[in-house]
Amino acid sequence: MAQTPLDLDQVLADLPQWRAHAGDRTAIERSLRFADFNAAFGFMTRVALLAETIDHHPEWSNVYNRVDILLTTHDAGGLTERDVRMARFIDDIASSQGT
Ligand code: H2B
Repeated sequence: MAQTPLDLDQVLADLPQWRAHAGDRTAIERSLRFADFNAAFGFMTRVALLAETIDHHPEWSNVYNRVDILLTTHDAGGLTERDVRMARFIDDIASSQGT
């Protein structure tokens, strides 16, 4: 379901650990580093479960203990409340894992 796009700068103002995507899409990014692969994959599993629940999926990659995440709403062609919700969830889990 399409949603009203949000302003990139306003979204970033509330999410200090995220940065603007440098490419041609309106998106936010965060890179995380964990203790090891097990911690990184555990984090990804938790995020994946929420992603399915709210039908909103990150674009991400993982190499050993590193996870690079990009959030945007494809259906809206920009950022929406779903991205903000996902970013906050990611921040909460990451801080509880000590990153
Ligand atoms: N994830 C993201 N990040 N953006 C979307 O627009 C999106 C999604 N749309 N997950 C959902 C799935 C849509 O394709 C399905 C059909 O509901």
